[in-house]
Amino acid sequence: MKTVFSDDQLLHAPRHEISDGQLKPAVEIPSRAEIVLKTVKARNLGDILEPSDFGQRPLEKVHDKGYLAFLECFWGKWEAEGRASAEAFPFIWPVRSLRADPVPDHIDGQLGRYSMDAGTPLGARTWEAAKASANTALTAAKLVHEGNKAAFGLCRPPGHHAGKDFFGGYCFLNNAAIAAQWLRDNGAERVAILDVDYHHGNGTQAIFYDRPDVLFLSIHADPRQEYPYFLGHGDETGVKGGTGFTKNWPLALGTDWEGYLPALEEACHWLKVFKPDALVVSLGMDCFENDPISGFKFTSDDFSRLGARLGKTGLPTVFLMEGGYAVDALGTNCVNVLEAFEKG
Ligand code: SP5
Ligand code: ZN
Repeated sequence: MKTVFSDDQLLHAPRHEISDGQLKPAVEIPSRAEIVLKTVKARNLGDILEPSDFGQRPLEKVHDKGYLAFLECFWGKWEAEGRASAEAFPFIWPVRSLRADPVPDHIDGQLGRYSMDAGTPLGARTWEAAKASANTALTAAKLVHEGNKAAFGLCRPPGHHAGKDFFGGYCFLNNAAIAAQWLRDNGAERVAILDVDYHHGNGTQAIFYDRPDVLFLSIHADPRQEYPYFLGHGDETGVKGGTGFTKNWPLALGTDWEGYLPALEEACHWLKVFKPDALVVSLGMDCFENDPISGFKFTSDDFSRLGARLGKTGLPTVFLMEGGYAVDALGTNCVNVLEAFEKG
C-alpha cells in the first residue's frame, strides 16, 4: 500500500493544551507522524509519496470560506497585535443565547466563533500544516480513484472533529470529509466513511448529516463519558434526505476487542448494504490500552484484527490517520491495521 506524507505537516507543533485545569504538554505532536513514517519504512508497507497541491477548491467544498480565511490570516493578526505567546487559545464561545453571527472583528472573538474547545492551539504555521494534511488526504483519495486497492494518507494534524466552520479536538481541516467529497466530485456515486477513532467524529457527521450519498458510521467512546461530549449518541441517524445515513455505536469506557467486535460487524453489515464505490476510514489508534487520554483496551494485535476485518469488505479504501497518542506504539498499531488489511 502506498503512503502519502509531507514534512510540511510537521509545521504545526503545539506546545500545550488546556486539560485537567492546567496547561499540559500537547499530545498531538509532530513525533506522532514521524514514528508512523519510520514504521511504514521499516516494515516495507510500500512507496512513500509527497502529496500534490489540490488548491483551495476541494477545501471550499467542505468548509466555510470565512473560516478558511480566518485560518489563513489568523497568525498575521495575532502578531500584528503584538501578542507574546507562541500559540493562541480561544476563551469565549457563542453558546446558547449568544450570537454566532456577525463574526466579530476582534481576533479573540474570531477564535471563539471558529472553534469548539480550548485544547487546540493555533500556531504560526498551523495553516500550512493543516493544508498539507488535507492535500495528503486528497492525494490518497486520488490514488484509490486511479485504481489502487487502498492508500494510506498519513494525515497530521487530524481532521474528524473539525466542522464546516470550526476547529477543535486537535483538528483544523476535515481531511476525511474533504477526501470523501472529492471522491463524490470525481465519479463516485456513493462514499462511506467508517470512523474508528476512539472519539466520535462530530465534524464529519455534521458535514454529511443531511446527505444520503455519504454514509457516516462511527464506533467510539460514549459521549456521555468522553470527549466530544455533545455529539455521537446512538439516536443520531441523520436528517432530511440523509435520514438513516448516519450510524453511531457509542461504547462504554473499558471496552476491549470482544466488546468492540459486534459494533464493527454491524458497521460492516451497513457497508455491504450501502455498496459504496469507495470507503474512507478515519483511522485513529487511540482505542489502544495504553493511550494516555483514552479509555478502551485494544492490544496491538487487535489493530491487526481490525485491519483484517476491513480487508474482508473488499472495498477500495482510503485510510486517513486521525488520533492515537501513545507515541511509542503508534507506528506499530497503525501499520498493523494496514498490513492486515492487505493480507486479509
Ligand atoms: C483526533 C482526536 O483524537 N482528538 C481528540 C481530542 C481530545 N481532546 C480532549 C482531551 C482531553 C484530555 N483529558 C485527559 C484527561 C486525562 N487525565
Ligand atoms: Zn481520537
